[in-house]
Parts: sequence; structure tokens; C-alpha cells
Amino acid sequence: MDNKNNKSPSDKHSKGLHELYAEDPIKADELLWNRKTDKSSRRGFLKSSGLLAMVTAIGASIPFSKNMPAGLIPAAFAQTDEPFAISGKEGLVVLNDRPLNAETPPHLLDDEITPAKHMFVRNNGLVPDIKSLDPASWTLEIAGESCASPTVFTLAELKSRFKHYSYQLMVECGGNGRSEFAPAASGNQWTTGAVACPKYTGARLRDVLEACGIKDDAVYIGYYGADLHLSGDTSKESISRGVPMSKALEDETLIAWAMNDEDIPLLNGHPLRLVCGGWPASTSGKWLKKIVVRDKIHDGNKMASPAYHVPKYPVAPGTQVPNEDMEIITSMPVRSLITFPKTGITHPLGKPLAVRGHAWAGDLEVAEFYVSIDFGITWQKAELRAPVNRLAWQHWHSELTFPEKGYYEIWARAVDSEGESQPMVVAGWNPKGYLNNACHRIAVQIV
Ligand SMILES: Nc1nc2c(c(=O)[nH]1)N[C@H]1C(S)=C(S)[C@@H](COP(=O)(O)O)O[C@H]1N2
Ligand SMILES: [Mo]
Repeated sequence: MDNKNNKSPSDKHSKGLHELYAEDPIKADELLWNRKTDKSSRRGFLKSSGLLAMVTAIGASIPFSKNMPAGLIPAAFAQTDEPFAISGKEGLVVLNDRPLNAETPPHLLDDEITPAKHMFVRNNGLVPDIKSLDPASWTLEIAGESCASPTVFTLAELKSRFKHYSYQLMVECGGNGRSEFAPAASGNQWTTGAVACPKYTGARLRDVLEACGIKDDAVYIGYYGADLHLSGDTSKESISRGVPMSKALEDETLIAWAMNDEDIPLLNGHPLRLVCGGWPASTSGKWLKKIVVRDKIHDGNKMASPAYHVPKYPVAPGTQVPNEDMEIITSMPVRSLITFPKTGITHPLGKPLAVRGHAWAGDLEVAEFYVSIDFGITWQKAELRAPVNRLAWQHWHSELTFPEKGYYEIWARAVDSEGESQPMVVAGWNPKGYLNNACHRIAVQIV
């Protein structure tokens, strides 16, 4: 028996209002209120079944329920860990809703392979309408002045003509950690959660480009996606970035149609995305429509300094740096997360505390990992595993014992294969707030 199609409306209510609203706010509205989606009616009449569901979810009666504006989502829900957030996502913290940007709290990045529901979202423009993202009619154009035979492939052709590869790949926004810079840099105030490492499946960009002929003068590729500029102006791209040929032709650089063996989530680029693991994720174009092979550094939107550029030399916080003194970000720096336990826990004295997380280092590997419970005075070496493939994060774990009761911080620090360590305090200030790879730290109370 197929239970899925056998749900009565009361089953739907037992799902919980958060989920109902997250999945389909309009449907939820219709289910709960005695009305169609008439946004002009200021007050609605809560159906008795709807009231029951709401009261159950809130855990208290609603004396003035009959005065509630139709479609009102109770403010009480905003106090839960999982607000009526984003369809297909769970527990993400929304930093901006236009364009939609949301990050993942560290304890929700505990999985070795990041599940779709916990992958952050970073949009520069307007998310394409799901109806315009039909995999059956999707095409990818390969063109540009350094492409010998420009070609348009259907998604089906990409899948049938080219060998499939799967890799777990690091996708981290260049601005991850921006919130810690002072003076503050403008842009999304990411803390630690603009990062993920899902498994992608697709064709190698190299195979596809080689099938179209790469001219000798090729130096760069650039992508174009189907999302519109925030202004809605169809003559502008929301973002169109790229990478040098050396990165484009790496084994792991994919034109991906699947994430974790499923369709790529709508917000993360369905039905096709470029993935350049280990580089600022702005190079991993979503809703991928076109790739150009260029005879110069790609000049699409957000390629010019100061976007995704950092000073060529260290500068004092707050310095105005001329554009010509900035250089484009390539590989992301060494960084790590403590994904277990969640910050703020209490733990009994005398019982060892297991801690774990992930570490990554852009194009490099992480070579060593350390944890400290005394604010970085002494460091204990943690167990560190090799990556499942190049450009995937590595897992670390350790066990900590505490000398007495009280407040502690656990600090975690990765060192890459070239001996570069994460800094304990905020990394080099830069005008746009990129590449903060400072140590992640969490609080624990030993009782
Ligand atoms: N078409 C398109 N691709 C894009 C973006 C975008 O806004 N549009 N944002 C980029 C940036 S800045 C980042 S950090 C990543 C975020 O990927 P995610 O939303 O799947 O987490 O996508 C990149 N690719
Ligand atoms: Mo980004």
C-alpha cells in the first residue's frame, strides 16, 4: 500500500505547521483557514482543525484566535530552531531574503557528506522559476573566442556522450567568515556556515571542452547561469565568473547534474551546475546555461576587482586599497569546523568528551590537526583522516579531558600540506571581507 498518497488532511496537520508552511505556504494557508488564497481579506476564520493544529504547535490556547489576520504565521514559531524557513532546507539561518542567502550552523554540518537539506544557499540574483528549469529541455552551450567548434548540448547528450565521474567536492563561499572582520565589510555577514562538501556527479569539464576544441590561446573559462540580475534586467547577468584553464582542466572540475545521487536542489543550481572544488564557490556556476572559453581573463559580472579580490600585500584594517593592488582569489585557505558537540553544551567532569569535525585546504590537503582547551596555549594532536578524493574535506576527531569544573572553549586548528596554519585570531583584514579562516571555537561547560 502506498501511504504517501493516502493522507487525510488531519495527517497533514500532524506533520507540524513548520513543515507545512515550509513546503507550501499557500497550501498550508488554505488548509488552515476557511478561504482560498484571497490576500485581500484582512481577517480570516481559522478552521477548527486549523486552530487545533496551531494550538498544538504553539503549546497554548489562543484566546483571540478569531482576530488573527488570515495567513498569519504565529510569531512563536520564530523562536524555534527551525523557523518556517526555506523549502527543502532545514535549520539554515537566513542572512538575507532578497537575494536569498542562508548559512548552516556548524553542528548541522556533522555529516561526512553534506546532505542537500543542510547545504547553504548563496544567491546573487533571482532564483529561476522552477518551471523554467526543465531537465528534459535543458541545454548547455559551449562557446567563446577560444573554442574551436562551439556546440550546444542537451542535458541528455551530456549524460550519454561523456563518461560520468563522482567526487565529493568543497564548496565554500569566498566571504565565509566575513562577519568577524572589523571594520565590517559589506556583504552577507557569513559566520562559519557558507560551506559544504556534498558528492557531485557529472561530466568532466575537460572532456566537454576538448570535444569542442580548445584553441591554443585559451587562458580562462567563464560561466553563465539562468538566474536573472536582482534588478530583473535581462541584459545583465547576476554573476558570471570563471577559472583559469589549469583549474578548468583538472580531473575534479565537473559539469554536475546530480548531488548526493539525486537531482541538484533547486536553490543549489538544478538541473546543472559547474563545480570547481576548493576555489571560492562563486566560480561554481549554478543553473548552468553556457560556458565560454576565453583568450583573456573572463570579464563577466563580479570578475573585476574588488569583487573576489584581496590585497596583494597585508594591509591595516580599514585601509582603502586601489583596485590595481588587488589580486583575484584562487584556492581557498586552510580551514576547519567543530561539528560535534554543539556549542554551549554541558558535560560531566571526569568523562572524556569526544569531539569531531572536518578540515579542508583548497587545492591542498590538510596535514595536521590540533585541538586546545586552554585558549591556544597548548595543543593536542587530533586524529585526521585522508580525503575520500582530492578536494574533499577530511574528518578529524579527538577526545578531551578537563582538569576541573568550569567554562572552557574548544579551539580547533588545521595545518595544510605546505605548513600553513589557520590563524587563532581573525585572518588578514581585506576590504571585501574574504578568506577569514580563523580557528573555529565552541563553548563547553564542565559540571
Ligand atoms: N548562477 C549562479 N551561480 C552562482 C551564484 C549565483 O548567484 N548565480 N552564486 C555563487 C556563489 S557567490 C556561491 S558562494 C555559490 C553558492 O552555492 P550554493 O548556493 O549552492 O551553496 O554559488 C555560486 N554560483
Ligand atoms: Mo560566494
